[in-house]
Amino acid sequence: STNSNGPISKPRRVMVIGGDGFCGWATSLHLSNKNYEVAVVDSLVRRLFDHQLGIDSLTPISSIQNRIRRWKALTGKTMQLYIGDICDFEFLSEAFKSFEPDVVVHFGEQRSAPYSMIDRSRAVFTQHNNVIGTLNVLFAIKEFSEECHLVKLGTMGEYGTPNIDIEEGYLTITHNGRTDTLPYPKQASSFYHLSKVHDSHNIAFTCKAWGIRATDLNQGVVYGVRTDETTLHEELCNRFDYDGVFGTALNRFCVQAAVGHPLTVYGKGGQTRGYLDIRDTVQCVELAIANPAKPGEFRVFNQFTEQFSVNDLAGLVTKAGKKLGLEVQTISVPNPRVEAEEHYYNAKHRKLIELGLKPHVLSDSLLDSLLNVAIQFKDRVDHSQIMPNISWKKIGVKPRTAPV
Ligand code: NAD
Ligand code: USQ
Repeated sequence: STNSNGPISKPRRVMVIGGDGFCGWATSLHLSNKNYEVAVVDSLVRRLFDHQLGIDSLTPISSIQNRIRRWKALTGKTMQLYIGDICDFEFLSEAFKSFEPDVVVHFGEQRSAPYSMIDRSRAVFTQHNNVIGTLNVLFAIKEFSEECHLVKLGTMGEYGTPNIDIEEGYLTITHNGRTDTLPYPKQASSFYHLSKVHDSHNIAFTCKAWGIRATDLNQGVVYGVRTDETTLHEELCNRFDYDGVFGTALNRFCVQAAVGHPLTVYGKGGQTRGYLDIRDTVQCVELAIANPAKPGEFRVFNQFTEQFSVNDLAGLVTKAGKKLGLEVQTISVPNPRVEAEEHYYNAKHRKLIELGLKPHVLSDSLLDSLLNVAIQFKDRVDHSQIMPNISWKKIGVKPRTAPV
């Protein structure tokens, strides 16, 4: 059937794997608000890592059940919930058969580089969880919903820091007089970042072999915490990681500034990465869903809006802190990672803009509001969790428990 606007389509069904996490929860709410039928799939393993390491979100977060109940009470919109591990194929199959997704957005991985470098067992867990989980998703799509579009979260860290411009997934090269367009070389620098490289290869292969349609979103470092939907009620509040394992650069610096801890620049601070606001994460995922890849296509988007070095970020937070009356110091911490501290970096990020992304660039007002969130919850900050204590060089087979 059709109406004047063309075919009448039912609301599209989106399965959000990792929907209880930082990016996944914000995205689930955003898509539900935009009238997609959303199912959250999550093993809650991230909440377990927090307990095991003795860390916690800066912001208090409700259980996933209470989050979903509150969302329904506020908006009348329902979300399905499937609690389980996607490495368990029986569980994943049941979730697929019962929900029948048109789109799978896959955020459900162990996403911390330092976590993957704690010890052998965490390195193995990370690659097993991420690589096997993604393989299972690929098999589930092939078996139960061949038309389903996979939107997979990758990372800009797959590319490393080459001394040439970074393209979006592919590079055209001429070698001995012949020309081809090939996957862009990958030089990841943690067992976590490598798991994403392995995923990309598995996805590219199944697109070719089985005709799967997939979009790999090579996302940069995400900052911020609030989105339009999470601010509607305190029970919808998103997590905010600031600790040395799961905290990421800009969010960590804001918490450090709020509690009077010097900003922890690792090494020389010239490490440059792509960054984006969490409000743009949800926008980018929605754009990828609304403009699906074609059957057999393995599409790669670089998902970030601006590049900064760690020193740039420290400078911006120092300035923003001063305006709020905070005395912000910076220290150089011996770099616990193995990475280039001074390097060329120029990464393309046109494709999402071409699809209509309107970036929220890092502004004084965003930094103000992030610092204010940090100040609001500063009594919840555990100062002993701020300094990094996981070394890329000291990783070994001996199991490491959290320092007490
Ligand atoms: P997060 O840890 O907050 O959320 C990940 C969620 O996935 C958690 O709720 C966890 O319980 C769930 N999960 C993990 N393994 C699972 C499994 N086997 N089965 C079911 N659920 C599982 O992480 P995030 O910051 O929201 O990141 C989400 C995705 O985005 C990750 O793939 C990450 O690599 C990618 N990413 C994040 C950032 C960032 O700065 N946060 C940047 C680039 C890419
Ligand atoms: N850094 C500091 N001081 C800090 C924290 C980090 O100097 O206190 C430096 C790191 O050494 C690194 C850079 O800042 O050079 C970024 O580190 P990060 O911890 O903010 O981000 P990263 O480990 O790269 O991982 C995060 C997410 C991951 C995602 C990745 C995107 O945890 O899931 O894949 O960002 S990207 O960096 O583009 O690969």
